[in-house]
Amino acid sequence: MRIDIVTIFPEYFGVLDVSLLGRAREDGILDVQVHDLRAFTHDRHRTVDDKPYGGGAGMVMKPEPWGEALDAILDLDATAGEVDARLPPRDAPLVIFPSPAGEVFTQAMARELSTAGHLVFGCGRYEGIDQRVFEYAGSRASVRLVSLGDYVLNGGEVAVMAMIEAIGRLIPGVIGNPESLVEESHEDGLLEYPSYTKPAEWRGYEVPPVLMGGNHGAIATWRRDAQLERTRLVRPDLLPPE
Ligand code: JCH
Repeated sequence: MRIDIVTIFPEYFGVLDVSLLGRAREDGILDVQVHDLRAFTHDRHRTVDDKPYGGGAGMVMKPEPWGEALDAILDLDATAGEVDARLPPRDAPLVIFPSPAGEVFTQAMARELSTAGHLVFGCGRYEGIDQRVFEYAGSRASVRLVSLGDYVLNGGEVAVMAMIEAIGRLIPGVIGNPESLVEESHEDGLLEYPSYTKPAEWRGYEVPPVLMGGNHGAIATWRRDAQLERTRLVRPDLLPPE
């Protein structure tokens, strides 16, 4: 999978080199490129923002640098298929803008996006990006506005980091044990069961005896019950209606 990120804080994404995803990048499974939006400005001050039309607090990101950045990234994509006519055409790129006004990011969306060939993430700052950028991007690619949740961040960078981590670990070869992916929280619509390791007793707290008894049927039942009880208490919205 190819991932392009456009941001005014490219250094934010340095951690991708050392995290879980660093290995996948070295192994050639993931190709992540970070682009500095200011590289697509032409004025002395490398301006990316301006006052909002109609007035109001804060600043809005200017469309011109975004247009040039998207052109540079998407033009490369258009020529990739022509390099070797025997190869199937590349997957259409998907451009994702984190936004408090977007559809909410879920595990189901992460799974869907993990099958994409090319994702482009546009990180806004200030009060957001001139609306026409989304319309232009939509004329050249599929576009989705995506929210990490119902709270306001200062920009798209942290949301993109979270999305790349959730998507990246679903790509075969990025995580060691594929079973740990289906078993864990949200893949089956329930919260995960509690986990324990040695020692069997720690500071007076004990491991539930059923987990140390070796009865795998009893363990599976205990874990399922624990999942259901936790979900009922903390996230009843996740349970199917009666
Ligand atoms: C963003 C902002 C609109 C502040 C600028 C770009 C995403 N789930 C989620 N929360 N917040 C974001 C997000 C994504 C991109 C940008 N900001 C700051 C944007 C505002 O209007 C109320 C206020 C926030």
